[in-house]
Amino acid sequence: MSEKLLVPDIGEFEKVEVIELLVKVGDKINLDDPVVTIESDKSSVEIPSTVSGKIQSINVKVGDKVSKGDLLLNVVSSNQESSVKPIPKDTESIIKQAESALKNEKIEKTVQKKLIEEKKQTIIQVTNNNDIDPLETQDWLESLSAVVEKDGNQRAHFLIKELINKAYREGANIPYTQHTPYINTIPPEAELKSNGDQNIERRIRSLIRWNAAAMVVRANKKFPELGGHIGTFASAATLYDVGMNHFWRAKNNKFGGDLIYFQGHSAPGVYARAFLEGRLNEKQLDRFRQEVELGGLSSYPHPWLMPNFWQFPTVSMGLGPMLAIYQARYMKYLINRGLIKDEGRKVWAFLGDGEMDEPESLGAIGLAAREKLDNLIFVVNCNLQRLDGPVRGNGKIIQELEGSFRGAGWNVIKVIWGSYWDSLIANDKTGHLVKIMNETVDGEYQAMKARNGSYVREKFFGKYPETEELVSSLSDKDIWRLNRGGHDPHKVYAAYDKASKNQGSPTVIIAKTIKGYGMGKTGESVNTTHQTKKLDDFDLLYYRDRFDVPLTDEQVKNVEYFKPDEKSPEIKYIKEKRMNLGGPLPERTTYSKPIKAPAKNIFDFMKVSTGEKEMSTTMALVRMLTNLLRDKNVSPRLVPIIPDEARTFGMEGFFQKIGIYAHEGQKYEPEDSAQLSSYREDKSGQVLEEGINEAGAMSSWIAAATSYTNHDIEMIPIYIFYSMFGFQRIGDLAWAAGDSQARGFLIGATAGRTTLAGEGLQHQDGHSHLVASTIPNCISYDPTFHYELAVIFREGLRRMHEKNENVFYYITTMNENYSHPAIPKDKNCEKGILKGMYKIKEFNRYKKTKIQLLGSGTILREMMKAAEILQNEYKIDSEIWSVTSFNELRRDGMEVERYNLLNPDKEQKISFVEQCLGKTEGPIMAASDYMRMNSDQIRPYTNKSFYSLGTDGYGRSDTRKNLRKFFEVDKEHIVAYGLSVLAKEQLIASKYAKEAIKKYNIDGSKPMPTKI
Ligand SMILES: Cc1ncc(C[n+]2csc(CCOP(=O)(O)OP(=O)(O)O)c2C)c(N)n1
Ligand SMILES: [Mg+2]
Repeated sequence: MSEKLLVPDIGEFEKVEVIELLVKVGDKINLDDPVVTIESDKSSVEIPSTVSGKIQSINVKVGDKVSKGDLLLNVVSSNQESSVKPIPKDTESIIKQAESALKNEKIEKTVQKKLIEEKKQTIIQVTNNNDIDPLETQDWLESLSAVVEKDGNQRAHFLIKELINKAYREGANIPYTQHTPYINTIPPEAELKSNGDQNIERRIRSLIRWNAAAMVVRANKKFPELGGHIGTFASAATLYDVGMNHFWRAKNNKFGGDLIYFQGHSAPGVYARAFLEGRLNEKQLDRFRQEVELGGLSSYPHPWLMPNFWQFPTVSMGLGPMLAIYQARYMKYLINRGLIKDEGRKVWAFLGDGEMDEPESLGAIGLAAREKLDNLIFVVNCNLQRLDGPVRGNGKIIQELEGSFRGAGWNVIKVIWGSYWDSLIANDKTGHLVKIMNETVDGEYQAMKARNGSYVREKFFGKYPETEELVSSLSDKDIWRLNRGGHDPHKVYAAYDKASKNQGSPTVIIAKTIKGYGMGKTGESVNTTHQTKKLDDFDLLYYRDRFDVPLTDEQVKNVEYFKPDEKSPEIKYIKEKRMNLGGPLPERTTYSKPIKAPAKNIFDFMKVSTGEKEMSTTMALVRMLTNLLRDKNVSPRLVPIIPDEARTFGMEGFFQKIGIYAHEGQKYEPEDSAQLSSYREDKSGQVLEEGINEAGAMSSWIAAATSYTNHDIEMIPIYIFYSMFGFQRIGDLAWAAGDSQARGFLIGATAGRTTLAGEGLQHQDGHSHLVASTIPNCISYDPTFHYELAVIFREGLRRMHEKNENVFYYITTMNENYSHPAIPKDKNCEKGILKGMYKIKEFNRYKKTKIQLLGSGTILREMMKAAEILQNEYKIDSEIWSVTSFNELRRDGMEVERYNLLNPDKEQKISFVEQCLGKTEGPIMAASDYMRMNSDQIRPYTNKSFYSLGTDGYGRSDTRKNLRKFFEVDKEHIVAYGLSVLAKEQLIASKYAKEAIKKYNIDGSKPMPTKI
């Protein structure tokens, strides 16, 4: 039976051009196979077949314009039934859900009716602290205890919830609280006990503490300028040790490994453990913060500097939490797309309580809950202090964080009190102890730990007679020993165990600790702890005694490291524990296989002229990506990332074609379901549609761009954004990406100060290339024509994903439509495109006066038009150079210059700029749609006179024409400035320039655009 394949609903578009036939008569096609590509002036989309069978005839050809309902093909259907389109699965499940909802509604209606009938006129009074009937309260509490005892916590929780719901329906104003009392979430009887040897673990921990502090002190004794931190790790040692000994599984050939984001300032502790494990030696510890010579230890976690050790750069506060969330999300993405196995791997992130003030730290916690990231565990080390003083002197950071995380939907585990408190809390029959705990603010908690036991007795327990009585049998020493949860390995173990087993939501462990724990009077809990990097003999001796480090006084004074014998129980234990967990941590390894770059001919369509057809480079890019999705090696590895701008960039065709990743699939039938580019969410979707969230999108990009090491699978992330909201907005993340050795593409679309016309000052980017140039391993290009883009992109694929170079690409694309010429025949053209410049055109008719014109991005086209005017109206010859990257040219120039200066006796090298321009005639004039500084970058690498034009100043909304005139980069200004340059160089008379200035109505008295 013959079937007709018609143009489906393509939204608001009509008469859309067919640009590609993907099938021919006689081909066998399957349902959903793409058959034709159509392209509007905004985007190109493939039309999939709605039938399977053999193509009988094709009714359209390339260049035809089609609209909805037009006949594309006739297909002899291979399956009669296929013509009856089955109800899509999603639709079917929606119908089922709707049906069951209807049933439930019926039941609910009857229940509600009953409730109304049963409603009694009881008034529920919320009494807060003023208990009007303590006996009744007692009754309720006893009933609750009985339920907990008989049926467990879950049942009690259910009943309480029901009570609250009931009260709410009866009209009670339920005060909403996100906080639980200031005690541990896990009661002592529910704590799972560690099977570790606590004595030996304590000894190991003490040695790690000592060596970490010694490392910082020794470095600063030698060079006081080096700095470092002791207090941060001192407060976090137990949190790390329990994880290292019992929970964190390393990557090996059987398991992908847990991913740990260590808090940046705790690096000394991580090195100190690696020392005991035999991964680092004393010499290396002595090179802490002295990295210039190979083999030093970086101040903080920096994969760039220690590429076999650190995995995640975290020290710029706030980036760690965000990156960890998106890492966990990306891990689920890879699993749901079937690219890695689900092995129950976890992402752990260690954060400071002060760090939680960064907007980035809390900014993405909603996403973590929404996406049910039960592979994610945050540990917030609440030592109550940041750099200058208390985090929340007048409040309680733990309670505040509990509220934020619980409100966002996280599983919250508070680890506030250590085991010594257990019996006190159990004996707190009147509730006064918990009352004081709730009432005491962090400033007081901090001050108490800076003092002593008698102070705590007076200021804390002394608040109520009941609590004073509670500790009456304890000595001041006993009171001083009452420990905080984060320093108690039992409490920490129980919390980690619970967090690891939690399902359906991310977990945050909020652990209370003491900053500078064990550092004594000069360091423990005092406001200056953070920056303490020197300990005097007295403090060192105290520290040794506090943690029973087996060193003599003499050794302490020499600040010697201590490592027990290889055969000692401690060393055996520490190694065995890591062996059981798969190997050492942190460790950065890479076993991913390269991706073969697609054959050159996949880009051939971009090397021919587009003829009359005009398109933007953004559209050329999307076309190219559509093509790449047909390459079987590359296609599954592409990770398109878009922050709510797919339609801006003409990428909506991707929604249907590869789907938008959504961990729950699509629970609704989209409004536009009948359309070709319908909004399709899918559990195995490929596009990461991040919403209006550049920082999140960049975090996703980093996760995908480092997939080769963290998941051993090479991926090709392509993050497309408004160029103004790129480096300027998320510069610190881009820097972290470089440190992480990210590989992938960043596409700054709608680029150029005058090319994005109407959007105005905050949108028009004239500097992103300069920011990009600050990142050493970021390679950036500003191409003008589609073949340049193709050459650059393929080389990026080859270098990053086939040859595994640790670089990433920043490419700007524009939204101005114009026709694109064929790639020049010159065999050096491709090399030039990649090196940064090549000659695109030459006017050589008069052979008298010449100028070299260098242009990039859309301004190259203004240059080309100006050159024509100069030739036709002023008899000036010119050579026009397309500069694809001033940044790359500068890098080459710098390197060559450096070599030449350092090797004065050797044959001098010639920079690429000089190779291109050295033997040319006439002065150079360069222009781009960026600040002059962009093109000025190459000024030192040529001996010729050099002038530049650019878009310095604030952008503003207007037409492209007016903007280019305003910034003086339009063809008229280029002509006038060109003539002026030639006059200045005494190659022509100045009257020509003067005339041109007049002719083009250029106001010489107009202020610089930077001043307007
Ligand atoms: C973005 C950023 N701003 C400032 C700093 C400087 N800084 C380093 S540590 C620190 C205080 C950290 O306090 P907290 O997060 O509580 O960590 P703690 O050392 O107490 O565990 C500050 C301000 C930084 N590293 N990153
Ligand atoms: Mg802190």
